[in-house]
Amino acid sequence: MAEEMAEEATLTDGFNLVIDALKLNDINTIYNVPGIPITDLGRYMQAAGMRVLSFRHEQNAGYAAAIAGYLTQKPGVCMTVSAPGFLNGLTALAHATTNCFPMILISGSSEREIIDLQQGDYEEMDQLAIAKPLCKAAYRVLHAEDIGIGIARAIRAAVSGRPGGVYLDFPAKLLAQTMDAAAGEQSLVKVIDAAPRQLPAPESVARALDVLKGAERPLIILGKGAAYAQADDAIREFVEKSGVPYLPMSMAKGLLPDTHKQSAGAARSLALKESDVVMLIGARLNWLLSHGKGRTWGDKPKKFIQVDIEPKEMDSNVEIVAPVVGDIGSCVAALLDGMGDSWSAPPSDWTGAIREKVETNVARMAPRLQNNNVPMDYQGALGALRTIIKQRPDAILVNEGANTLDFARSIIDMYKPRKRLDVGTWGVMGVGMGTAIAAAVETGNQVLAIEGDSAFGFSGMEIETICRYDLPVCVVVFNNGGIYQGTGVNPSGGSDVSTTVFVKDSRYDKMIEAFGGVGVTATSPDALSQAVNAAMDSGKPTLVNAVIDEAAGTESGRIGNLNPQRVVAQKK
Ligand code: OXT
Ligand code: ADP
Ligand code: MG
Repeated sequence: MAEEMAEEATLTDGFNLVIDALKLNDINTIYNVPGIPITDLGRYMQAAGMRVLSFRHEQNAGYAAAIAGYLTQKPGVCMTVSAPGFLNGLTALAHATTNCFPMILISGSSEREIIDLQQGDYEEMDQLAIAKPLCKAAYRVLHAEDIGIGIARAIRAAVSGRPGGVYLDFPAKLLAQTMDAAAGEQSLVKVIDAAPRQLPAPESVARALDVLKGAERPLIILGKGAAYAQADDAIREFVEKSGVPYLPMSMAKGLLPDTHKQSAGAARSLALKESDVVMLIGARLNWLLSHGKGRTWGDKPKKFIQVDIEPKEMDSNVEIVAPVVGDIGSCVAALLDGMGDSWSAPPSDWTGAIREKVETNVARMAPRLQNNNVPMDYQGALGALRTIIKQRPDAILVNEGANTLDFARSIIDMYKPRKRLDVGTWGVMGVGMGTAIAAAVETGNQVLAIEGDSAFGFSGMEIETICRYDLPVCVVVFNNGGIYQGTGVNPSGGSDVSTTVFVKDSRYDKMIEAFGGVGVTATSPDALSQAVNAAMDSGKPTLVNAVIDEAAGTESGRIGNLNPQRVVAQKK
């Protein structure tokens, strides 16, 4: 017996090595859904002092891990069971990769030998092969002594260069494998300088400043890469020193306060159409910026400068005359350096025109935000929430929907970086609850999630998760009774309702009461304001069912133009 005990003491196993490797690299939070073969791993992680949050669906655990990576610059970790759990997590892994958020999806898997002979293992699936095309890197670990290097590789792959999603495949047998404890200790790797600074070439900086200096109507566009970089002071200093108007993309709002005198957010069309030099900082010229061409950009010739860590991003859509390749912190520092002390601001007729358009658009919108209409329209409801965010600039705003998203983006000013978390590059519905949970867990800040009723439906069961961990999350469901609107009618006259409407007068607030949270229905902006302030003062999990006029929205919000326009009459 004694020798067995002694023998035992010199052994470690896969369970321990995974935990030791993650903790050694300062990864202490796991977003998961338990099940074979990872249930015990989650328990052991919790016993080892890690925070292990269990969700109701792996997709939401994955969205939580993805935004955790964006907020912390460390990979958020999602852990799932094999096959169906892995597949549920895969959407979030692909979303993280598309949005350049560092995330690791760890999934248990069935045994190689059986998979490769397709002999029908429990939840049999060649997960590694399926994951590879959808993420930045994918690895499988078969031996306990490789766990340390496998986790190290996953961490480095997730955060170095352009951040993204990494898949890590752990066959069930790996976790129970034993090995000599001392050798196990030796096999662990603490990743050194996982996201090394990438300094821009001096000539690229000089070239960019030359182009910017020569501009009559320059524009800076800040993207979520600039927010992710956490180079907030340098970015603000660069924008202000340049005197150039800037346009924040949705998740870059708050890098400088939206009320900043150089913000062109409320003059977007004018800024894009009339600018002659455009400097992209951590923003891609993808569909969100009409690929840098066409009607959105007007017909004046333009020169593009691009600051990005990914060299292949240059010339992706239009010619980049001044590519600056490097990490944004290093690039902006070098740009500031290169500007010296004699930088002259752009012509005042340009900055004045932008400013004037901003003031006109803001003044035009202002009265619509003060209404107290019942039923509420988007402007009245969001006008109330706009005031709350202004009073609580440290609160984190999570936002999804179509009208609920698009109106909130232009109505709610943000004042601090990384406080607006939304659907991102793909426009994904369902990110809301996972994002809200991770935002609360990673920052400890109060979270306000403004959700379209359809968007909320994708992940609404996580309301129980929010109550279970007693998180400071206030969810406001914009209940307009449907997708885009609640007025759809079945054209066939049949008994089914239209494809885009929901149960009339539904009471989402009753859902959270089932789990001990606070549920409120608000029918006016004043009532909404009162309910949300009470929730944010209490820090208690709250769901406000905000009754919105079912006719208030438009099809697909501001991107209705992306719908195929039918030219042939419907066949009778
Ligand atoms: O300059 P001009 O004059 O042009 O004016 C601009 C600004 O200058 C001005 N502005 C301002 N004026 C005054 N004051 C201020 N402060 C101000 N700020 C700005 O306003 C205008 C517009 O400015 P904006 O918004 O910045 O500019 P614009 O032109 O809109 O920018 C273009 C874009 C493309 C960059 C922007 O529109 C954008 O970022 N759009 C994102 C669109 C998006 O991603 N939408 C989500 C997806 S839609 C669809 O896919 C949905 N689905 C399908 C589905 C999805 N997505 N996922 C999955 C897994 N399954 C299915 C579904 C199911 S949405 C959806 C649910 C919808 O129903 P809900 O119930 O959830 O929501 P409701 O719609 O509320 O019912
Ligand atoms: P947005 O949707 O806000 O316009 P995108 O997701 O399109 O932003 O673009 C983000 C860009 O930022 C990506 O091209 C990515 O390579 C880049 N990026 C992310 N992190 C950094 C960083 N630390 N330094 C430089 N570029 C970065
Ligand atoms: Mg809706």
